[in-house]
Amino acid sequence: MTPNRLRRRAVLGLPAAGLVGTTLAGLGPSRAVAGAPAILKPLPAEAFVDHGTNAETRWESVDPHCYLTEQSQLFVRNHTRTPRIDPASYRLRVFGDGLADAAGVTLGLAELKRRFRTVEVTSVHECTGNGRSFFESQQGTKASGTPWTLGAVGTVTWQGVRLRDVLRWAGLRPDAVSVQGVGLDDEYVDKGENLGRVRRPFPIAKALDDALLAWGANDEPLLPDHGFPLRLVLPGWVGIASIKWLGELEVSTSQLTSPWNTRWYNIGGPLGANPVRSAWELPREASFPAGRTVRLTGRSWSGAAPIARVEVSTDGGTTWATARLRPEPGPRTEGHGWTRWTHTWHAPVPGRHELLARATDLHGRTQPDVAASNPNGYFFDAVVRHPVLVA
Ligand SMILES: Nc1nc2c(c(=O)[nH]1)N[C@H]1C(S)=C(S)[C@@H](COP(=O)(O)O)O[C@H]1N2
Ligand SMILES: [Mo]
Repeated sequence: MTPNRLRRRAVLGLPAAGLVGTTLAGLGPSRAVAGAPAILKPLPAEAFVDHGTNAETRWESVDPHCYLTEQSQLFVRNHTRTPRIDPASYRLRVFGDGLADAAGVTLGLAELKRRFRTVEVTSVHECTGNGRSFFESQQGTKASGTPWTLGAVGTVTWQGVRLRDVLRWAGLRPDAVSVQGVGLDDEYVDKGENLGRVRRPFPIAKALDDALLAWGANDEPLLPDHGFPLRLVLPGWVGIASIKWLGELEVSTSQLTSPWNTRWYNIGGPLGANPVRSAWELPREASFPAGRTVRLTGRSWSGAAPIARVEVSTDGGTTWATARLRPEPGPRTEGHGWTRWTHTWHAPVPGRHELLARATDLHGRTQPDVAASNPNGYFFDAVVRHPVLVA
């Protein structure tokens, strides 16, 4: 590194006096912010829990026969609201002292598609606050943030180009260490403080590994809510890493930071890969007729590796059985998604029961009985106790 190199920084996040007009305070669960809805796609009540600017998928609405999550079913996590972006005038700016020419380059969508090889990557797409409500309901320690149950997750096959191909073409320097994506959505105001545009840096190693600039999800153009026309996808990583409506990429020879890797999404260091989690494809308090055998279904996933094993209990954790993992369709793409599983519950007796599922991934990471608590409620990876009624 050159000690005297000129540090270029994006002029972002500087609070503009008097512009802090639209805080979310007092709007409660309303999706209307200054007239415009925060989420544009329909959120039918049978498929989504509406959390205001965020919405989670109901597990009971997940079709056991469908492996991928259609965008119409995918959870949405918006810091402000979904912007409408004209694809014709859209440009991505790539710049920073990590490029041979720090002024960088700009690319339109058509040029991006023409210039670089299209790849497909299947990945678990998940908000790292997924499961947050269980810190309070299961462990008695309330965490601040959207009270997700387990529906802030999906599995998507993304179409796009490798970030590494774009960075190399843009003149990546060998001493670049950090890349930061910046969204084109409104600046984020938290309790009166303007934090600027949603942005988060990540190490160059992830950029050179499997990071993607994606314009498609499951062979369809991205929906506006999911980042149209272009988003970052950092497979397996905390959802915040996958910046939607990507307007800028800064490449730097020094560590970049933003509130989204220091103040948030940080537990003793910036968070990377998501942990292991499992969900039953059932509503809470689902009911079953007594004495009849039921075929239960669910899914498990990990940000780091495919799932190796799932154990289930139908008696609150007293006895355990091995769930039958479905042989998922062979990988048509790179990456990995979740694993579906089934368990046959023989003639349950009347009463209240708790269903538990505990997965282990191929790296040997598993789900603990208690998740490590942290103020913002990230990484709830403990085995969730799912109450059901047999009558
Ligand atoms: N520009 C921008 N990118 C963003 C966000 C955002 O609010 N603005 N939210 C992040 C978070 S916290 C998550 S979990 C994912 C959610 O992606 P989705 O809404 O497409 O499911 O997007 C990430 N990227
Ligand atoms: Mo998130």
